[in-house]
Amino acid sequence: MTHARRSASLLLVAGACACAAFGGEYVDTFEAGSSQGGWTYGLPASYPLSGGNPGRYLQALNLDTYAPQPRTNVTTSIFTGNYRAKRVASVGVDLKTFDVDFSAAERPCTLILFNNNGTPANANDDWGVYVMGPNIPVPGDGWKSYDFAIPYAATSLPEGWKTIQFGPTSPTPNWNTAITDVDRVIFFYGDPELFFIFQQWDVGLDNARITTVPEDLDGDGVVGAADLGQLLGAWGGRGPADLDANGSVGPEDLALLLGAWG
Ligand SMILES: [Ca+2]
Ligand SMILES: [Ca+2]
Ligand SMILES: [Ca+2]
Ligand SMILES: [Ca+2]
Repeated sequence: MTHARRSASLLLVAGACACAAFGGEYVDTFEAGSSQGGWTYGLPASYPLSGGNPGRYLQALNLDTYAPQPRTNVTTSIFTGNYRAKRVASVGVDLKTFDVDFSAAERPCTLILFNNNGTPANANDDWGVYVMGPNIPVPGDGWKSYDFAIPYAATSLPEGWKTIQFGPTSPTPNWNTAITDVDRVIFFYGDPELFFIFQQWDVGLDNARITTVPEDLDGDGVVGAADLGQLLGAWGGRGPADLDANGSVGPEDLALLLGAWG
């Protein structure tokens, strides 16, 4: 619930401007009966009125697959783009497994940052980087929350992350390209290097979320003295230090930066 509360207050701040930039956390709650982030299990969209965490959620019934992989399926989503420029610090989701034929046990929930290699229509050269989290829920677990830290400032493959080539002509994955050009976000039910039998799944997803730290003005991964220096140097002007996007760098931006300190 802390996510929802924090999101609400930050969205109020963001609501003061019609700007593309957003600070803090964005949560796709599905309460409007749609997915603003473009999330899909690959089936026609279904958003039941209740049963989510809470309220509406993205539901997939009788999903016939070896591994459900809810993903962003639109070209431009708040969940995609240049994660380093956007200072994306984490990506998360809530998942529930209502029913499955055999077993959903012992499968990690894996975050894949997917790259289409500049050819969206050709899957043969796709690739990605990924990190595995706690196991996906089994029936009876209820809703489980997953949050993945994104080391946006890292310049090489961070510890715990791996690379994957999806096709015969996929290039050697490159962390800097991966983190600055996220074409799609995937939550994969399992280790993406393994194979599984096909099963029918009844699954749900709620509160797909992404957090950013725009207060990290120099992009070194922390909010600190260097960022404060940049903000003070831009005082009265415009630019990235105008964190609330009200047209000038001032006390309100200083407060935001100090609030994100550390
Ligand atoms: Ca919901
Ligand atoms: Ca491609
Ligand atoms: Ca910084
Ligand atoms: Ca401002």
